Amino acid sequence: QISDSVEELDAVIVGAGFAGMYQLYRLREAGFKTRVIEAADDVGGTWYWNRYPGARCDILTVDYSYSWDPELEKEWTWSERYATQPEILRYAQHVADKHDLRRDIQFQTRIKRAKWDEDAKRWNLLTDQGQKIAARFYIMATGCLSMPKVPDVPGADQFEGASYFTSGWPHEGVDFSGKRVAVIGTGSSGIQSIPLIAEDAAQLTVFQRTPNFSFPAHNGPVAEARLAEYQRDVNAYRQAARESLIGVPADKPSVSALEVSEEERAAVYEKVWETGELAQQIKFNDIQLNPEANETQRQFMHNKVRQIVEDPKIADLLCPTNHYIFTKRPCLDTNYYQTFNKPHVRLVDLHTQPIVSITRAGIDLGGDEPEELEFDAIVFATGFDAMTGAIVSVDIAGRDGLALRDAWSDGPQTYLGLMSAGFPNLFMITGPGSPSVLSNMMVSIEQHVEFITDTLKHLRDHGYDSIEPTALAQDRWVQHGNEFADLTLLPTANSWYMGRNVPGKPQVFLPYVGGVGRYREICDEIVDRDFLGFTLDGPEGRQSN
Ligand code: NA7
Repeated sequence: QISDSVEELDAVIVGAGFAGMYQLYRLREAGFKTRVIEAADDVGGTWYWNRYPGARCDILTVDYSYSWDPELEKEWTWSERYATQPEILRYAQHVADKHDLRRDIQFQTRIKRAKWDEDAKRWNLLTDQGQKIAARFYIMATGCLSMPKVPDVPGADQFEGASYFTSGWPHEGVDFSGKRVAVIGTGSSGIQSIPLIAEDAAQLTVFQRTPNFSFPAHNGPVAEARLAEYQRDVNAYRQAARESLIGVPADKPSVSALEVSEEERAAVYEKVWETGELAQQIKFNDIQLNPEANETQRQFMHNKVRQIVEDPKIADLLCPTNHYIFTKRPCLDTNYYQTFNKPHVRLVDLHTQPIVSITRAGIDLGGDEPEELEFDAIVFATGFDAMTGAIVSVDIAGRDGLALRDAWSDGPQTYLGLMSAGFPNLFMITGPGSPSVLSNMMVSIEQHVEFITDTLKHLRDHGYDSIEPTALAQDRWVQHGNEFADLTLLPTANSWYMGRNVPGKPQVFLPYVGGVGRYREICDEIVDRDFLGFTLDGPEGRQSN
């Protein structure tokens, strides 16, 4: 039932993950009347939903943590290099308790519709509870990998056994013991969960469309040397992350893979393989630019897989040959390749045996060797409608009723990945066109939250009531992002970075490839130059440059 009354707020934030929580903290501190709307019944976002076995961070958790609360930095200790989902969720809950965030979070609620009112300069929002809210600012902290992909496998709804999605795992867990289990998908979620599902299941069949590059995590206690470096000067450590390429302190590579001898190259690749850190894997400056350079590390990875996997045919299938290394999101694993040496684990290559249909009893395969397989459970680790899915899922109408979905029908149009022309006062945290998924999300989240908070304060202090990018600035930013991506090998892969995992989705490169340090400098310069590329409007005047 739709309510008659309208609640007035300064800002509404959607999502109580790490982005929404920090944004709430900052806006509240700055005196804005703010509410977070969250679909789940607690905080945590990604770490609330993705409870599948083996779910972990694959950036060292020392790096993947908030830097804005000095007390928290001192009082919280991670138990492992890569914390598990329950530990990261406990961290989010601890922050919510410590800063009493939940009093301004409305759980189990979704925004259904958002409509800009040009006369009142406000967003009129309608929740799925029938509640009406008018807010000057509408901030989407909805995450980049939060809208699960609808299974694009025929017959998915016919299966009479148990179906699970890694992206919405039952809170009570799942007992696979004695069960015949299918896992579809070999991205990060598949690669993390497969070894653990294999430990319990009677039989495990993995359906692979594209093999991925995966490095061993070598998980364990937090590395002493790294911890010492962090503790020696926390501020310097955090600053180095902010100025880096991907939001983790790392040396910038300056040498070409083709400039050094084969032995030197092999030694470098071996050393980084042993680090167990995704953020340290790129040691040559042309790996993501030059196919020949890339091939050297790709071959190294293939050799590693062939050393681990006993059956050479299975090893071949697990070696990615259709995309360059680092053009799809690489993975970090614990015993992934080793799992395929177990007699009860089978790998199905969907290129030679495509799925004809999911049936009531299992999965029918076609191709050269048709088969009818029976399962007790199917696990969908099939990924997300990344970066844009959660944003366009809300019915958003901007100036003159322009629907965001229509404005983005050929791909997202944003300035800095923060705002979109025609949608005043609508902000996105880690939106498409910002480094987001190519970075340590914590660093990107904090930078966006601080940018948005400072912008809102600027508007308030200078008597403006709306801000919006100019069409010109937005066009140039989109063009710059595409041109920058085209300098690299990244757009060549069938990746979710390119929207290629979702049938019918426009194929454009979604994140900004320039790195978090460079991106931050651009944002800072834009603010210094009086919000270059933005129009600020209010009763006392209008500024556009
Ligand atoms: P990903 O990385 O998008 O992986 C999804 C996997 O599912 C990937 O191997 C896909 O193959 C596969 N997939 C998707 N649809 C199908 C169909 N229809 N048939 C067969 N296989 C399919 O999602 P994750 O959840 O694993 O990881 C998301 C991010 O979370 C990750 O990158 C980290 O940032 C954390 P494809 O490669 O598209 O051929």
